[in-house]
Order: sequence, then C-alpha cells, then structure tokens
Amino acid sequence: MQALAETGTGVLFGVPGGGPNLDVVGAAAAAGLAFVLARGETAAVIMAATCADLTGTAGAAVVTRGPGLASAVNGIAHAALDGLPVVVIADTVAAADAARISHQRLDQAALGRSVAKAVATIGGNRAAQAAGQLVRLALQPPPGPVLANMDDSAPAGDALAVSPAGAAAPGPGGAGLTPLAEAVQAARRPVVLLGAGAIASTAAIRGALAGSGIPALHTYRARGIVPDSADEAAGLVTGGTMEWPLLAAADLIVGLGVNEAEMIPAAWDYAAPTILVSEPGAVPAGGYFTGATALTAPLAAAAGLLAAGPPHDWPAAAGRAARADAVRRLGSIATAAPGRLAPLQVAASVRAHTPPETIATVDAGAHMLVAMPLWEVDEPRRLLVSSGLATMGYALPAAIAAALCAPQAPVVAFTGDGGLGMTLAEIETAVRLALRVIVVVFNDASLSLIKIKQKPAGQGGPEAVDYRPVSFAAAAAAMGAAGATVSTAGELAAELAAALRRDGPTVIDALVDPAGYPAVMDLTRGQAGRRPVPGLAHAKENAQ
Ligand SMILES: Cc1ncc(C[n+]2csc(CCOP(=O)(O)OP(=O)(O)O)c2C)c(N)n1
Repeated sequence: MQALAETGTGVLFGVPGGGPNLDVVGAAAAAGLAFVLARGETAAVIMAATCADLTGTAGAAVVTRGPGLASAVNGIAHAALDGLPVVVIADTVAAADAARISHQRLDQAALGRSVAKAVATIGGNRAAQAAGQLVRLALQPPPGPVLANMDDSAPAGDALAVSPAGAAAPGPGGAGLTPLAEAVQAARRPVVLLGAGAIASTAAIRGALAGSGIPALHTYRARGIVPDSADEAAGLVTGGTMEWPLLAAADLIVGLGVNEAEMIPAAWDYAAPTILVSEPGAVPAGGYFTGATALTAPLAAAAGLLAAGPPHDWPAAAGRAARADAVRRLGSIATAAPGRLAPLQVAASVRAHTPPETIATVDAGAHMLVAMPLWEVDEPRRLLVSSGLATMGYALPAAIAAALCAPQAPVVAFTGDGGLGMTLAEIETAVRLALRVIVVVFNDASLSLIKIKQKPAGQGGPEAVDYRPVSFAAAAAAMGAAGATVSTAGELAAELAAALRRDGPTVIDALVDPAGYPAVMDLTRGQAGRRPVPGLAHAKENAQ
C-alpha cells in the first residue's frame, strides 16, 4: 500500500474476502488510501482502471482468492487491452496449504498471466520491496495491469513473471523518422490517425496541426487530442467505414500512438501508404495495418515533421467537413415511433444539455455507435470507453470512478439495457458514495447490436436477443437513486437539468426505438460509409 500511496494512488476498490484481504483494506487506510466497496470484482477493476486513466497514477483493486480473482479477470482484461496501469491484489490459498486445501484453489498465477502484464506472489519479509517493483512495472511503458497474489508462506517474494504481452517488442531501429520525413515531403493529402498513445503528446500535436488543415482522425480513446472545435478534427477512425471518405482521398496515412486493439477486425485496404509511429517503450503496431511501416520515435518529433511538410491540397477545413458530413448522415437516421425516442436524439440531446467539460462513459452496444461520434470534446479523457476489449458492463463502474477521481466534472454514463443489467447493483455504490452520476440507459429490452447481426434476419430467434421490459427507473429508486422514465425530447431535457442539480446519482430510463440501428451500422461499418464527402474529391481523380 505504501508503494501505491507513494506514486499517488488515492483509492483502493474491491470486494474483500476474509482475513488477509481485510488486512489489505486496513493497510490502505493506514497509507491514506480511501477504500471503495464495489458490488462486483470486474466493476471494481474497471473503476480502478478508470481512475488510472484519468489521473495517470496506478489504479488499485483488492479481491479474494478463487471466485474473487476469477470474477475480476474481465476487468483486468479491459485494463490490459486499453493499456491502463492497475495493481490487483488477490488473496490466495497459501502454497504451504495447497496440498491440503483445494476449496477455492485455482492456479491464480496462470489465470493472471493470461491477462496481466506481470504476476507475482508476494509475501514474507521482502513483500514491501516486491510490491514496489510491481507498482513500478504497472506504470512503466507500456502500462498495464499487474497481479499480486498474496501468500505469507512465500519464502521471500517470488520473482515477477512478466507475461509476453507486457514485454514490448522493440521497433525497427536505425531508420528513425527518415521514412516519415521522406513520405511527408512527397505527400499532398496526408491524414493523421491519433491513438491513445498520443494523449501524452497532446500539446505538441496540437501545436503542429493547429491551422495546418491536415485532417486528424481519432481512435475512440484518443478523442479530444485535436479539439472537436478545430478545423482539423475529422472524427473517428475505428477500422469501420465512417472514416472511408477521408482515407480513400488521402495519399499518406500517418498514425501516431495508435493501439491496434482499438480497431475493429475489418480489412485495412486503403491505397495510400500507412506509416505508424509509436513512442519508445510503447507496444508498436503490428499486423492489423496491412502493409504499414512501423517506426519508433518520439511522437512530438513526428508531429513536427508533419507540420514542416510542403503545402497540401486538401480543400479548406476538410477534416471539419468530413466530420460534419458523418454527423449529418447519422442525424438523418433519427426517426422513432410515437412514444419512443430515436437513439441519436438521446445522444445529441444529452450532449446539448450538459456542460462542455462533462465526462461521458460509453458501454458496448448499438447505442455506442451513435454516442461516440456525437459526443464532441475539446480535451482528451472526456469520452471514456472500453475500446480494446469492448466489454459490456463498463459505463456505470467507469462513471462512478470518474466522479470520484475527476470530481470537478459532471459525469454521464451511456449504456444499453443489457450492459446496465450486468452492473445494475453498482447504482447502490453511487448512492452510498453520493456521486453525481447520470446514467442514461437506451432501453429497448434487447441486445440490439447482436440483433442487427442476426443473419439471416432473426437467426437464433428472438430468445437469443430479447429481454422482458425492465423499469430501470424503478430499479434505481429501489436502490436509493433518483429514477425517471423518458420518451420525449422535452422529458429528457427536463430530467437532465434536474440530474445536474442533484448531488447523488440519477438513472434516466430512455425508451428508445431501435429501428434506426441497422442504418447506423451500415453507415459506420458498412457500405453506406463508403460514399465520398461532397466537395472532397478523390486524390487519384484529382491527380489526373
Ligand atoms: C461482457 C460482454 N458480453 C458480451 C458482449 C458482446 N456484445 C456486444 S454488444 C452486445 C449487446 C449489448 O446490448 P445492450 O447493452 O442492450 O446495448 P444495445 O446494443 O441494445 O445498444 C453484446 C451481447 C460484450 N461485448 N461484452
């Protein structure tokens, strides 16, 4: 605990088992860390990972042996794929008792190795030293989750086992940024892809791109590096097709700090060459970007090279035009049956009725496809999502952590009814902690994203995707939160205003019509996305 406190960690999340776990909670208090009791271990680790994301310090979670760690694994996997430093402290069946006790005994080292950057058994008289080493390892680039299995029968703290995913392969040495410098000189239509690895270089990248007119696409986690109010902010790159008009018109694609786990598994088949630059120590991009050149260099230097390139021939504000076109096309899908809201209307209305500094957390599902492009941000870390793992059950725990670790900003959690069902009990956590979290549930009693994917239509039957209707407003009230059901834009705006004035959490149960989701899917990931933006001629056509 001392090691965590010394590096700035302020909160320990968890669900303790008996004995040693409770000692950990006690040690946290002694070291000055607050303890937050969660309702589930996955949620506790997502909370810890979100605090790590927002503060740059290591997140911390404590779980019991066996079921506690097994239940935490999904949260650890989220932290691993989004590169977030979290220290998970687990009780164990002591090695000295292993021959006798098989109750709740799992191979916790093996379980941890499959998702964590490093696993250590910590105990005995070198425990403090090993703990310090583990915390440093979590934070060291590339950051990631680590697991400490506590075992006082361990003789002197076993050596740390670093799992392969945590050991960054070195990038190509020698070439430095020369290939980028040459490509930039030859390019007339460069596009930049910004990933979460570039957040730390935000100032340099903004300085280089501001006023340059070079369009910048952002991965989900990188949104806000170039503010959405800038002409260069071109919207999202997901590996889908929303970004197609720009990338198809580009003659050079330059990725800065892109984590390829963020990209959906579609083919990367643009005609323009792709050059990916990773910060030294980061996990370099690998196989996703077919044919790409990977370089390891400081991102600020790479951004500087871009700014020093020759004049380009993009139309004025090409990035803004591309993003506006995507948002306009999404907006045209906002139709809903009477008594229901269109999901697009919900996302747009929440953005319009909350202050600019609001932090939004977004769950996995069809609602995410509408919330992500519509949530405009002017700073990084205002739009949080489980990007690499894309796990359901993320938004509510992440929102609770955001309210705790970034208390100055209002927090909104966008979730589907399926995802909220997975973490519903954490509403009580938000009530207990009196956190101003606004949960907006896109309630259509269905796993809509999966329903869209039923091919042929209806594959697997309704029983594969449909739930009975649930009143999340009533469930929230049962846990002591404010709850309201809304089915019109006016009701939604009124409930948002009331929620922003409230000290504790509010659940806004938005009855949505999922009818527009297939068209949203087609626009963001299908053929409808492959339509040029008016006025943005294709580079090849232009060259003729
Ligand atoms: C933990 C987890 N289980 C399953 C999935 C696969 N999955 C992705 S989206 C989705 C449906 C989400 O439904 P809901 O939360 O109601 O949101 P909607 O799609 O209706 O907007 C499922 C099952 C996942 N991403 N994470």
